[in-house]
Amino acid sequence: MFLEPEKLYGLRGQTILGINPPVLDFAWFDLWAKPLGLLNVLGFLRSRGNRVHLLDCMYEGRVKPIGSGRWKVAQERREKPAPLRDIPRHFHRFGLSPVAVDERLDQLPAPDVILVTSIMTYWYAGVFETIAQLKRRYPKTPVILGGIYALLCPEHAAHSGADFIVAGSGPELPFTPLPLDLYEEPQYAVLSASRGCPRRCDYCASALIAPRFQPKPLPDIFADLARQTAAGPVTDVAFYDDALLWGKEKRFQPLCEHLREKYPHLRLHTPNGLSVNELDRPTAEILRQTGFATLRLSLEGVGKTADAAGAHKTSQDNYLRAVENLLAVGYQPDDLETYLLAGLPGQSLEEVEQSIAFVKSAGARPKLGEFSPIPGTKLFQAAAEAHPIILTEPLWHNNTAYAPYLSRHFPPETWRQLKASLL
Ligand code: B12
Repeated sequence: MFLEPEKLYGLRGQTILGINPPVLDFAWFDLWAKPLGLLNVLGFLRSRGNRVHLLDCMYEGRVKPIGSGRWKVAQERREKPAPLRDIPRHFHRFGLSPVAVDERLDQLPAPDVILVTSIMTYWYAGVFETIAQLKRRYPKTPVILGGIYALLCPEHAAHSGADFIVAGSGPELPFTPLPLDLYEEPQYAVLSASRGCPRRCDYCASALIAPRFQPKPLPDIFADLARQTAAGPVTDVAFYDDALLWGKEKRFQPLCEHLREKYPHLRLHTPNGLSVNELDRPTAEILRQTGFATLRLSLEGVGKTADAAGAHKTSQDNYLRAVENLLAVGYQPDDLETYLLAGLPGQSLEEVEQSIAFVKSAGARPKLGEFSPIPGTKLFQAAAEAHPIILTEPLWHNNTAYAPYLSRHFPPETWRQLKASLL
């Protein structure tokens, strides 16, 4: 059932189909979301002499461009899964419909091995549905499940219907550029200049996914960029790093020089949040000159609960200075969305309100994330003591579901008011 990644990585001469399943959720938005982990594995397997194909059910389900290379995807209303049935919001399947998945599979050669990826733990329903569909169609072909859900919830994933599960972070794969050419007309590239994170925040699972913080060698990043941008009409690049600015003089600055010289036309984005401590004036200028268009900033909050959960990653002064520097070089408040967490264990309403007011007064835009427990993290253990259902039902890890409807950290009306106060 559980497969050592070495076995998979040893494959040669096979026809391999990689699948990024549709997402079943209340909402889904393309914030430059690509299945990076799966693409890494496919790129590696192709370099070892396998024929690889990709069915990305999110990309293939694209219906309308929404700017910066991103797409709105098809969606169909779905019954809510039983545990979430009392949540007063609609539920959808995003991406290709089951019929459309079959039609796409008709166009691909029959695979020897199928690799299914998984991203958010609470998206497992789309993974299970897709595996069932694949098993009906290719009953004898081994289906291997990997990715973040499989890694964080291996026992649950054992019921996915997959023949094998790769549940560890696995050995470091030798460098291969991301095979963006597996997409028909990719308009954005995704880059990670490092794996893992040097910080250990109480709510975050990054260290479980990649135990060590490992910057990638600059020549590898340059080669990755060259290959990805040659794969199609790429106009935008999103960085997935947890700590893009770490050691910025040695790494980020040379990377930006390279970007300015070779790719002055690209728009760059940091959807995963930048460390505000590193945003001094010269760095703000570099970001602006290099073409970083949308920046997300990592703050989490200004009170003591958010500060402790975020491993005391910054201070109010540092945040104010960072925003001041970014505004001074020409960024607009709308370019500077700042991540805040609401509903952390023990966090008061005042603390959340103060955080929102603080970000606004600094001249940036607050972006509120409802706290949700992620398996293996410190805060998951605390949450599981109060709500043991999260140990067996990953649907409750959904940030839309957990704090508003399971822990009921604030009453629903308060959540609505908080959201309204962001504007
Ligand atoms: C980039 C990122 C995002 C992007 C988009 C990601 C996407 N593709 O959809 C954005 C910024 C939009 C995002 C948003 C959010 N994210 Co996020 N995100 C990440 C981040 C930083 C990287 C994810 C990634 O692609 N990693 C790359 C990995 C998978 O690649 P890799 O290591 O090379 O992968 C290995 C294995 O996984 C394996 N593999 C992968 N697939 C397969 C398949 C097979 C068959 C095999 C064998 C192997 C395999 O291959 C690799 C080689 O070893 C992670 C943290 C992290 N450091 O990973 C959080 C993370 C996934 N996000 C998380 C969270 C909480 C969120 C938000 C809920 C935050 C919020 N409150 O708003 C939102 C939800 C968004 C939504 N509803 O769509 C959590 C997970 C939550 C959960 N319950 O699962 C994580 C783990 C961070 C954390 N806080 O702990 N996120």
